[in-house]
Amino acid sequence: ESIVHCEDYAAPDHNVESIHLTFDLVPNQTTVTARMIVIPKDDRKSDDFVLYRDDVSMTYLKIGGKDSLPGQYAFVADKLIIHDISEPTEIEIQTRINPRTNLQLSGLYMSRNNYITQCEAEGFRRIMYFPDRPDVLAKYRVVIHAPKDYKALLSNGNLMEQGELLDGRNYAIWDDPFPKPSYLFALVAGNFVAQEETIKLANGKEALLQIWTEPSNQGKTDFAMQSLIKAIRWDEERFGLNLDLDRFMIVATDDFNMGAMENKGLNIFNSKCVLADSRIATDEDFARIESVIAHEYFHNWTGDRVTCRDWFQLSLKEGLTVFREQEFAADMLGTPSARAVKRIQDVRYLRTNQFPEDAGPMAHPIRPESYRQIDNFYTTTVYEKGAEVVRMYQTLFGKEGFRRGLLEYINRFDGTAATCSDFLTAMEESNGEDLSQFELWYSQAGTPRVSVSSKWDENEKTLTLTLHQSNRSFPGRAAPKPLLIPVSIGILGDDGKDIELQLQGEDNPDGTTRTLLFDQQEQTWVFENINSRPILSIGRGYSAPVIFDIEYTKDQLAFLARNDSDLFNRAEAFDRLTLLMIDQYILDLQKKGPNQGRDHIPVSEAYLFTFEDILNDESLSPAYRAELLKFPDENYIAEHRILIEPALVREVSDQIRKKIGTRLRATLEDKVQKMATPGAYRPNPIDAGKRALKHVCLGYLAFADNPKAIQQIRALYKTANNLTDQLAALKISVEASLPIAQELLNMAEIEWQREPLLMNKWLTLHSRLRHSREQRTVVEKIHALTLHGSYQPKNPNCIYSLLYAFFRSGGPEFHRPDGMGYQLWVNSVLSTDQFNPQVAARLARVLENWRRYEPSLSRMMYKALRFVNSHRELSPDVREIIENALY
Ligand code: HT7
Ligand code: ZN
Repeated sequence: ESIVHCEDYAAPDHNVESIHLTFDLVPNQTTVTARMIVIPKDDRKSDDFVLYRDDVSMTYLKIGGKDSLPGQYAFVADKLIIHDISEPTEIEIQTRINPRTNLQLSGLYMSRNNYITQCEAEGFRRIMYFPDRPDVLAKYRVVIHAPKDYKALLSNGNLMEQGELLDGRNYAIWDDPFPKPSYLFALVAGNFVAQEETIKLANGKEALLQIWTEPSNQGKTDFAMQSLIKAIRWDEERFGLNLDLDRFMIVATDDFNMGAMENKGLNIFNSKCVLADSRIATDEDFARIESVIAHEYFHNWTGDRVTCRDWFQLSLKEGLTVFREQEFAADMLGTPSARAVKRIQDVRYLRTNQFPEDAGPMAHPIRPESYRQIDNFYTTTVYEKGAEVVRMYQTLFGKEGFRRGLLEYINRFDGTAATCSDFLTAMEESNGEDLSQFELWYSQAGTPRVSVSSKWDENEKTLTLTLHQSNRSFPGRAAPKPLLIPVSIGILGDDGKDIELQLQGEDNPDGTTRTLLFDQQEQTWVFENINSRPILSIGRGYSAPVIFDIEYTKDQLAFLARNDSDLFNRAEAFDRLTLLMIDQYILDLQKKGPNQGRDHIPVSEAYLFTFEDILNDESLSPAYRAELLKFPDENYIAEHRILIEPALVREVSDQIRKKIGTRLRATLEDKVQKMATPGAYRPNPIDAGKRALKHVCLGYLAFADNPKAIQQIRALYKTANNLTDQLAALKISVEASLPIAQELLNMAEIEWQREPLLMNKWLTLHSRLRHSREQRTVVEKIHALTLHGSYQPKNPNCIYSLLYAFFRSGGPEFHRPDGMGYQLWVNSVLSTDQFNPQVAARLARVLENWRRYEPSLSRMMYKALRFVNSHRELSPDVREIIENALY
């Protein structure tokens, strides 16, 4: 199996003008017939027409209307090569496939008795022999033949005809007017029902919107429909981009490897990213659904109308679309405080998930240079760091400049397959700037570190700011070059107010937040008229995906946490303060022996004061306070330490939470009471924020074994009119090992048993269980749950909810000193790899950062990786991950 290199890209020698597909749907033996018009290119290198295949068999091949002869074609590895195509030629191929046994969920597969396709990245070749590469765009016409009881027969584009065949089966004919790459092809057939709405678009046209679900999920699509309409309106208003089809469909399925897929006009979604009501979705789920619906819809322009030349350009559509989705979500939230909460969450996600990737063996630039299995490159680097890179264009050029650049890019490349450089060029040319240095963001991996030092000259009233950047170097590669990093800064005076910023050489001050263009290894700026001792607020709004190394005293951090006018940086200061406090606590703990009053270490008073002040600060929204004050995730704490010691992180987290809960009891109780949300459940940001703050406070109180809080948590579960409160009660009880935990888990199991989405949440709750002497170990419990009636062993959502969630929890229950957690990981990776390599590879990635763990654990992780690697039958997906991790 081979490595694909970006630099080896060669344009195809043939285009496919059109393809007519006919599907005869039979579970174990579906027949697919394709008639394509193949056009050789004038500048072609060869007359060989190259088609890819994977797990399909061919029943016939016709070339130019005639049965093919043996010498006319050849099978070479995973390709079919048809020779001598030197003029426009009709090629007809028939394949046989087996959707029933397709458990990889790539290509055409069955979800219960329904047919679903997933073609990104290379699934179409599992349906039909085809130049299955994103730079071959064709027009599709699709005929579906299916049994009579299959009500919904769907494909891309416009419905031309539907009815009954002479043999009693149903048929439908679809025509997609837009040329598209094969990865955007989709077909859905089965027993689905639709919620539909007709809307008028900004350009005056009407469009039919449909959301299809299995009948049992009818009534759970209102929120998704509203989200879709909001997304359509937002793209019209912000970018003037209209829906270009008469009909836009979304289908929900329980069997899906990822979140959703942007197939042209027929988006297919994992049910968990569409279905919602107060009973089955939490506030977080509602927000996520709105974002994912918008994300897939936005792909219609950034991904579908303009697609990627090759898979190395994946971030061209994904980074850009994540950025669009983030901007949409922020605009829907409206208030500065709510927008800041969203930004804080996104940056936390980046730090917890992308930073470790960039620091580990899978580190790659947002535009990777080589891969073995493209499915392994749907990463947080391509998506989230990619979105940060796109955000920097907007930081550099402003919203208007960004819009101009995006529209220029779409104008230039509409209906074609483009590259990241094309995007950059459209941006720089429409803004009259040279971005050649900026392009390094696409080719250099690793999180840049920016060290910050500053000096205030009291006599001259100047502040000299020096930034130094260092970028990760990789063995065997050229030394990294300095990047162009936009650094937004503010300076606070000793009154806590922003100082007007005036750089040396400027006549007048210009604003209180300035974006510095930092494009050398080291650079210095001098600010004038700084009359009182200043404090720097660096990287406001998180202006670049870097680590700012800056030495603040605890007092300075507390000051910034109370005063910074930039709400993102205000949270950042409190975050730094919390991590400093945790580090100090760990040092104190490490000085103690195993039985030496390990829980008698105090949490600093200054920290508690700052915490309490923020908690009481009514000028800040509850959502914002909740986001600041919730105790950091164990993985987030681990990520900022040099050596990862899961048991130590757990001990410290539990103790600190307990101490906060004890010392601030009265204030926390007061907030629990004040944050009530009486009346009907509404998933709006204000109510959701109140719930979040109430849950944060209850969490600290629960860790302090506060009996009143335990009562309240039990009541919260029992009397809740929404899942957010119920699930919070469960999470807190399980994490704090409250005596009511098992009782609540049992109640939930009974109440939720008919709803797969809820049972998946129930499974996930078990990954938060703590060691306890009386109970079975958590590893055994998780293993036992793989035999639970609600656990479907082949279903990705179940695997992610139980196994992946447990492995990713980062706690000592998985990272056990006897290695039993890793044993479960080995078995899970190997058994999943037998039927779904994509999902197995995601499980496999959990141990890739083994080198960062304390030696006793890291040795066992290494052994587990070696053991998996010793298996001869590994899929290329898992092999790539394991070999990367080991070597
Ligand atoms: N573009 C979609 C990616 C996707 C995918 C990739 C590989 C295997 C299965 C998949 N399902 C969806 C999702 C998106 O980013 O919008
Ligand atoms: Zn996407």
